[in-house]
Amino acid sequence: MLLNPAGERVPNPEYEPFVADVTGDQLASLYEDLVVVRRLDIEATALQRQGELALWPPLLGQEAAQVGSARTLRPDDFVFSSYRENAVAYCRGVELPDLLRVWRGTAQSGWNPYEVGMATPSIVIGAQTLHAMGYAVGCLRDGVDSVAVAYFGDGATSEGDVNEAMIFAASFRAPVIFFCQNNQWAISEPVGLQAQRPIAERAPGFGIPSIRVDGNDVLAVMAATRQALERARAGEGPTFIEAVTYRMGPHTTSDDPSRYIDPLQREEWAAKDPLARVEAHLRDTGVLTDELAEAIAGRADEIAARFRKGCVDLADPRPLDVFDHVYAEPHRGIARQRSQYAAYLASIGEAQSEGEQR
Ligand SMILES: Cc1ncc(C[n+]2csc(CCOP(=O)(O)OP(=O)(O)O)c2C)c(N)n1
Repeated sequence: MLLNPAGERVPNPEYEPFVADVTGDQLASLYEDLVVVRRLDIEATALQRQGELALWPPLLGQEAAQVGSARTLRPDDFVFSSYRENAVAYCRGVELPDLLRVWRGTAQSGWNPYEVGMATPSIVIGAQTLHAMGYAVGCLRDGVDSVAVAYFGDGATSEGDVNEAMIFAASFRAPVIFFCQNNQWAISEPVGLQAQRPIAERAPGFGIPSIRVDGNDVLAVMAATRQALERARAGEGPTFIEAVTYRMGPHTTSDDPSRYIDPLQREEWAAKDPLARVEAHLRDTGVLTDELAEAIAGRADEIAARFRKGCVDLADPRPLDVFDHVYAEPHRGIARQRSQYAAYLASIGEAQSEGEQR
């Protein structure tokens, strides 16, 4: 920990050097990111409640874990995430409407991974860790010092894929960071049910050094990620980071956490809010004035308004679009399915409008 819940700097000789260069203004800029991503998350949740999105997986409470790690990456590093890393995607430069395409059901993938250095999210729990490991081995073969970062939850560590990815990563000394956001819940399963010991303790058994960090402390997350990046770039292989945080909202907008979460536990974690401690620190050190706080809130509102407009302006797909981009090259099986579906549409009188659109 570098910043405690009251916003005080805590001495930490091991991690201090990794963030010694972060000035008050830079911390204020990180704070702005935290405010903006929370604002976007709340806006997306509202959009879902208003019927504009089919589903949304909120990240409320996990802002520091995502922003602190993502802001330390280079553009040529590559992120492989699950569905909840919308703040990471924002930091990678994903366009606002692209964050919503899949959740509005207008596209099967939101963005071009190569433009932002981030693969489209994996809904299949843990699968992305194998993709990250493979990419990292590719970096070794190419002789570049880029790093692959796999984001996943505590529940994902029970998946075979994650364990397989760690074995391969250790064997190849692959430049990959396994970034586990332990938000205490895998939908309604508490972390203690599947992890009798802290999750970070598993990685050394695979030959992977691990760090357990306060995931609600943006500076500590940054320090831990920088340490892992340094190791990876120096050819020392993978690192496992367990960012201990808390999911303050539902698993997705379809979930009702009041059925399984004790409100007292949520309250306990609310006192460790990742935004509040940075705010308190910046106030104490005189960096955050009322004026600056107001300007940041104004910018967050303005970005949220663009986010909302981008959402409702997304064009509806055409029925036959579902066959596009399945394969990079023409594919006979897909072409056959496409013509069969076109014939079906024609049989119910939709062919003409489909033809006109094409
Ligand atoms: C392979 C697979 N099994 C099951 C599911 C259903 N599922 C969706 S989310 C989830 C829990 C994931 O929990 P965790 O890894 O802790 O991530 P979090 O959602 O808390 O960020 C499960 C089991 C799935 N999507 N993929």
